[in-house]
Amino acid sequence: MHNVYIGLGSNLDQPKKQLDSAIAHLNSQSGIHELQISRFYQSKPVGPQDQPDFVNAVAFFITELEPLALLDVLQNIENIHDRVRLQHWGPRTLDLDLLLYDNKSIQIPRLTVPHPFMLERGFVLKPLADLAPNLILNSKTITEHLNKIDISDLIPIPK
Ligand code: ROI
Repeated sequence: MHNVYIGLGSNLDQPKKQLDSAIAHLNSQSGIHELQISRFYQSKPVGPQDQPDFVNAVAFFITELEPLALLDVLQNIENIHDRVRLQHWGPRTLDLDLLLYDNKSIQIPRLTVPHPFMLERGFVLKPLADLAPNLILNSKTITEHLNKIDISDLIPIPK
């Protein structure tokens, strides 16, 4: 079994409902077990600002799926949510990013793990710290990484 963290994000078509629905889909996958979900956060868009605020969360689960099989599952759930990419770094109905897969480092065309921007992004680190404050990445805990960045635009919202 493998330990996995993924990031969830949406800023279109009732973002909180998109996350709820994504979580229901994750829960119903036979290869995904012991799902835990962080708090939900409203966050200002990173990248182009002329788009709605996001709702973000992080999920932890264990899985027997290998990374690319898991990526297929995640992309299938994105597609069910009418994921459209109109613009690079633009608005989206649902984003499921594979953040961490055990302590593996993966660099292939379809997939980079750990997620390349995760340590810079409050909308990833804050919900990740809800689930795994003492997890170590690059010799520092998630809490230490979090303490280095500005998270003043993150608002916890009721699930
Ligand atoms: N900004 C926020 N706040 N949350 C996201 O999930 C998110 N996802 C993205 C970009 C467009 C980079 N900005 C984001 O892909």
